[in-house]
Amino acid sequence: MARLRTATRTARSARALWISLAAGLVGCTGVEPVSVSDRPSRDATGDSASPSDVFSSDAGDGGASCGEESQPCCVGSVCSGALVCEVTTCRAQPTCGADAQPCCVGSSCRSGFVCTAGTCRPATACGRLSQACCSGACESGLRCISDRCEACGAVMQACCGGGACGASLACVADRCQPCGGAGQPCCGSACSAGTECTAGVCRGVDRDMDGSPAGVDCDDADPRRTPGRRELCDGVDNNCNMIADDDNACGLWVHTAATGVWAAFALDAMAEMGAPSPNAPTTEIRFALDIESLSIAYVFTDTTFHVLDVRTRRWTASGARDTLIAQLSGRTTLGAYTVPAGHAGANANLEGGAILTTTGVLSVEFNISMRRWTFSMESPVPTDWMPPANAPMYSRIRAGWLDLNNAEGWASFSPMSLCTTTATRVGPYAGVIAGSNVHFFEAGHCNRFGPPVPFASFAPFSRPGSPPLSRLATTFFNNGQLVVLGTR
Ligand SMILES: [Ca+2]
Ligand SMILES: [Ca+2]
Ligand SMILES: [Ca+2]
Repeated sequence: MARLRTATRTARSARALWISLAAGLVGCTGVEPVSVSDRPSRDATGDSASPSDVFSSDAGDGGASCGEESQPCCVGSVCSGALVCEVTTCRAQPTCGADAQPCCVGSSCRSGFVCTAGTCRPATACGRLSQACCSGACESGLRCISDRCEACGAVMQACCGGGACGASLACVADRCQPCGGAGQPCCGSACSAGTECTAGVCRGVDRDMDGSPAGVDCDDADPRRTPGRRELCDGVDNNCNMIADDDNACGLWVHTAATGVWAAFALDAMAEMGAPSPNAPTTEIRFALDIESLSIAYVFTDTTFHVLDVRTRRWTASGARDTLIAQLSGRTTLGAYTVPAGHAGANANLEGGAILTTTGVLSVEFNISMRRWTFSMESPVPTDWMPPANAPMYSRIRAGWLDLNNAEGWASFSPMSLCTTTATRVGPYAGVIAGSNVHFFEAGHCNRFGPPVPFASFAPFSRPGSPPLSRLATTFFNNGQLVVLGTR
């Protein structure tokens, strides 16, 4: 009996550990843990009792009905000594059930040991964080993953048993992820205010029906504004980057002399509609020659020409620059201006143009009825501009236009004051943009410049909606409208 009591004490001690551990396990299979109320109490000697002492239903008369060889296992699948609870019966098992031995039938081990991956291990060496699993089970808050007990249930951790996660988390692809916010998984079927669960994802209600839900859309009350949308020249921040008309959305500005109002447009209206015109310029614009009577303009890059219908702002034709005016070959251009057909008694079928190049001024004519350009003569770079008073430096000229009648108030002084002749009439006038100044030029009688005016101070560039100097590529004046074409 002494031997049995010693062995029972050992089993009792290990069993207490197992009971303590097993009470907290999740998904444990096999033996049922003993509840606290089932725990054996110590006897009067302080020694622990044998299973039959404690759990026998008739312990009072000294009989032993559980825990011994071939007897039913006591409560908690406990057997005496080295016996193993094989399903429900205590058996001597010399080749299984002890530490490091294979598990016995029914994944059973001796008391104080637990079957871990087919091998009996001390119960205290499994089930806790980073320990091996106890027969596939772990303490509460842990999950058995590849036979290791890992933390689970917190954000981005594996989901716990049954797909359980902490508050405001949802188990998605076996990971606990934040849920309920816009663009997040639904918490079950619940979503935060202003969003709704659609196909498992919380999506904001798309009030403006632009495909971008509230919470994602920067302005869910305006379908013109959506993240990722193409920026248009419309005064609105279309792509939701907080800047209206950035990314060179505008590239063509028209100032109407009669109203003093600017309007801005895309350089290629077709591109805004997703179908860029094959005739629109795609490289930097250098100069333009407009044909007043046809409401068109020939717009030139370093290598190409493009025909713009000024009224519709559509690009109608294009080609190689030097096939249009062969004398442009090898030239670097600064700007240009045109003289309307019939001006001062000239041929009504011929529009005159002057192209300012770094090596000379090319005079050209446009035959309106034949729609053809011809070269007429070349003049040297006008050295006499340097330095009559107020003249721009020729090499710094970047744009110009002619047709001014000053009714728009381009000049703040009387153009008559430029000429010392007794002429009762002066003009036309030209505008020349050189560097950051605008120079007003009397081009009909005395060919003199007015005082240069900083670009941003010169009407109409001082008016609201004007393009900034940094975007100005070239200009022309056509039928009462000053047109500015923008840089790329
Ligand atoms: Ca929307
Ligand atoms: Ca919107
Ligand atoms: Ca815009």
